Amino acid sequence: AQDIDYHGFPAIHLRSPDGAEAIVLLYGGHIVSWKPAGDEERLYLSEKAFFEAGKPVRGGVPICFPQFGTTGPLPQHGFVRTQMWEKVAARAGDDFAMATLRLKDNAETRALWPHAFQVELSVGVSNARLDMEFEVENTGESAFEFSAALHTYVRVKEVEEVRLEGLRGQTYRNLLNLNAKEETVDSGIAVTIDRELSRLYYETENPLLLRETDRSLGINSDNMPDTVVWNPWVETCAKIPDLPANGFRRYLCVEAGAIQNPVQLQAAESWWGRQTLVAM
Ligand code: TA6
Repeated sequence: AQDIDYHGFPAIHLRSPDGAEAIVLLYGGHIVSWKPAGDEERLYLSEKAFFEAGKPVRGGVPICFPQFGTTGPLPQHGFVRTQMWEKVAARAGDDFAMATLRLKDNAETRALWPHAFQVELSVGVSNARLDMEFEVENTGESAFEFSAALHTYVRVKEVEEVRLEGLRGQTYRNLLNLNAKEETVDSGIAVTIDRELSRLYYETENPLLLRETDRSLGINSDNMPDTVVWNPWVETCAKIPDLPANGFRRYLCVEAGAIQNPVQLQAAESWWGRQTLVAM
C-alpha cells in the first residue's frame, strides 16, 4: 500500500501481490478504482468528475451517510462523501491488500447533524474480490438514526447489453417518482436498462449477478438489506454536469444500503454493513 496524490487529493494505492489493485481517496473515504488481478478497471469514474473540496466525486463508490438521497433535511446522500477522512491502517499480505479510513464528527458535521459518531471504511482487494465494510459507531450519549449506502458505480462496456440477475420476485419502490409510494414486485428474469431507472429494492438476496456479454460481476451484501439500481439514461445524464454525454452507457449503479428501515443506533453501540464484488 502506498500513499499517493490522486487529482490533488491524498489517496492510498492498494496493491496485492496477486495483482489486485484499488485506489481510495481520503476525501470521502471514496474508492475510485478497482482492478481485479489480471483484469481491467471494474469501477466507473467519470472523466468529468470534480476533484474539489465540497463537491462529491462522480463515480467509484461514494459513501452515503447519515442520509440516503433526499429522504431527510441533509444534503443529498449525507455529508461524509465531502469530508476529509484519515488513514488508520494500510497493509498488504501474501494475497491481499487492505486499508482502513476513519472520519469522526467535527464542527462541520455537527452543524448539519448534531451527533457524535465515528465511521470507518475498510477496503480489501484479493485476486478477483473487492471487499468494502462500512462501520458506524455512536460515540455520543444518546441514540441516533441513519440510513447509509455504498453507492457503487459498476463499469460496464455497454449498459444496454447488461443483465442484472437475482432481483426477480423482490419488491421495489420507484425512486424516480418520489410521491409514488406504491410498491412493485419485479417479475422480470433480469433487470435490463433501456431508459432511466432508479429503484430501491427491499431485503434483497445474495448474490446478484451483473452479466455482460463477455464477463460478469457477482455482488454480495451483508447487513445492508436494500439494493438501489440506478442509471440516468440520456436526458438525466445530460443534466448532470460532471458526466459526459455518453457516460450513462459506461456504468450501472448497484448500491448496497440500509435505507428502507433506517438504523437506530444507541449510545456506545456500533453497526456495520458490507458489499463484496467478485469479478468473473
Ligand atoms: O442512487 C440513486 C441516486 O439517488 C439518484 O437518484 C441520483 O441522483 C444518484 O443517486 C446520484 O446522486 P448524486 O448526489 O451523486 O448526484
